[in-house]
Amino acid sequence: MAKVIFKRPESLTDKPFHYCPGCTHGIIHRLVAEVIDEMGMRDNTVGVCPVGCSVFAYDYFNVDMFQAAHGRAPAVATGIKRCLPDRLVFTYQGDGDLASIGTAEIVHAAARSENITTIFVNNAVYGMTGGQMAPTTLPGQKTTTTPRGREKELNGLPVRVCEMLATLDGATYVARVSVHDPKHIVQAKKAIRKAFEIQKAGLGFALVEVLSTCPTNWGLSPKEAIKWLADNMIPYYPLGVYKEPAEVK
Ligand SMILES: Cc1ncc(C[n+]2csc(CCOP(=O)(O)OP(=O)(O)O)c2C)c(N)n1
Ligand code: SF4
Repeated sequence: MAKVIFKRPESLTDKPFHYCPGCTHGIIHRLVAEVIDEMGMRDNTVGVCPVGCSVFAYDYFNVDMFQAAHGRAPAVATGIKRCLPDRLVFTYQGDGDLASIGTAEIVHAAARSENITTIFVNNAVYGMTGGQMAPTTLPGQKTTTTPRGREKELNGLPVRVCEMLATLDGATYVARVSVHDPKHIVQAKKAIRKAFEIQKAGLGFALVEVLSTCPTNWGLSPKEAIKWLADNMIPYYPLGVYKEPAEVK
């Protein structure tokens, strides 16, 4: 009998992703689902979706899912985790959702060291609403609201979420990864696994920022978008672990 060496994770439904060609939201969904499967937590996980392109994550994850208003996923996840402490609770949020309208929510969830896990997808634009500037848009980057490129004087400078949250005593695990090639995808999965293990051990707030593409709003082909991420985003958003508890090092 043939040996199965690769299959769709059970923590994903059969529904095909609606994401644009070359969008890495799908890769990140898969990694989260693989980790839930490997931890044997499919029946005991609750996810919270944001607004943004990943709002439909509730159709894709084969676990209990909630949908929160813009930026409020950490507050919703806090309520769920406090009521059901045995569940693995995660939020899945874009940069417009988490670093703009939801800034206060994520900062205070981290400061309170809520025992939840956040998957933060940084694609440097508001994807769903047409590619407006996000807090993470790079200096000089063209978006629909910065057609001449983001200017420091007019638009301010980007927010580096991992660096900011790592300053909070309550944040337990903070790491930035990328999914632009197979090596980095493997590393990204390890960080997501670690963030979930930290929650399982009751150690507090964990966030994994994943650098992601938005070929549609960047105006690039999927291949060009991968290169743009590696060449432009990684130098501004260095990959690595920004905070880690001694228990899991
Ligand atoms: C409460 C609320 N405010 C604003 C919006 C409009 N809105 C929907 S998606 C979105 C941007 C999301 O961008 P991001 O979080 O970066 O996710 P992406 O689509 O890039 O994955 C905005 C502003 C909304 N749906 N709900
Ligand atoms: S608009 Fe951007 S973030 Fe949204 S699905 Fe398309 S490529 Fe992905």
